Amino acid sequence: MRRILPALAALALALVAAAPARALEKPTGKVVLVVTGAISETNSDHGAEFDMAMLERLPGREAMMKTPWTEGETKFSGPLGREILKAVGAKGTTVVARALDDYSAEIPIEDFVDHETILASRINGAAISVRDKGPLFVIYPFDKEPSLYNEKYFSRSVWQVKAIEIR
Ligand SMILES: Nc1nc2c(c(=O)[nH]1)N[C@H]1C(S)=C(S)[C@@H](COP(=O)(O)O)O[C@H]1N2
Ligand SMILES: [Mo]
Repeated sequence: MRRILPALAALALALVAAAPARALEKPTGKVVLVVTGAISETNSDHGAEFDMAMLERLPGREAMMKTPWTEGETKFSGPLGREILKAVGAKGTTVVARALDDYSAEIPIEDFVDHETILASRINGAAISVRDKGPLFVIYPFDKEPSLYNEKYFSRSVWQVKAIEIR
């Protein structure tokens, strides 16, 4: 027993350490985002599916800013990209964001890790209709980092996002 108990304790600790912080729950509402590719957490055969409530429970950011797509100071809010990456256990270098109109952009993972880039789910507090470039819109922290306000980042500001592939 004296030898077995510490061994069991070590095993239990190893199991706890290996387990993800919290298993990815299953969506109960309409799926608005599917994450595939180099991820360790999935909740369906398609990869990691999210409904809006799951996304909005992740740590997020809300900020007032000017963008090329809106008029005047506008409030954007939604989950931080890095929190989505964390939730799916992303292991890669690139986030490929695909939109409903089949536009896609390759976003270096640093853009989500080093910057407070969000997948905006609300504009001025209201859900974003597809007509208004929703349901999800990659929004860089243009308010905090004016140096991002240029074509390089505009082209990565994918609207109508429906899927993300981690490469
Ligand atoms: N869904 C979607 N997002 C997109 C695009 C697109 O065609 N579809 N164009 C991208 C590019 S290349 C740029 S420069 C900006 C352009 O925004 P604008 O057409 O309003 O100038 O949005 C980006 N996001
Ligand atoms: Mo562009």
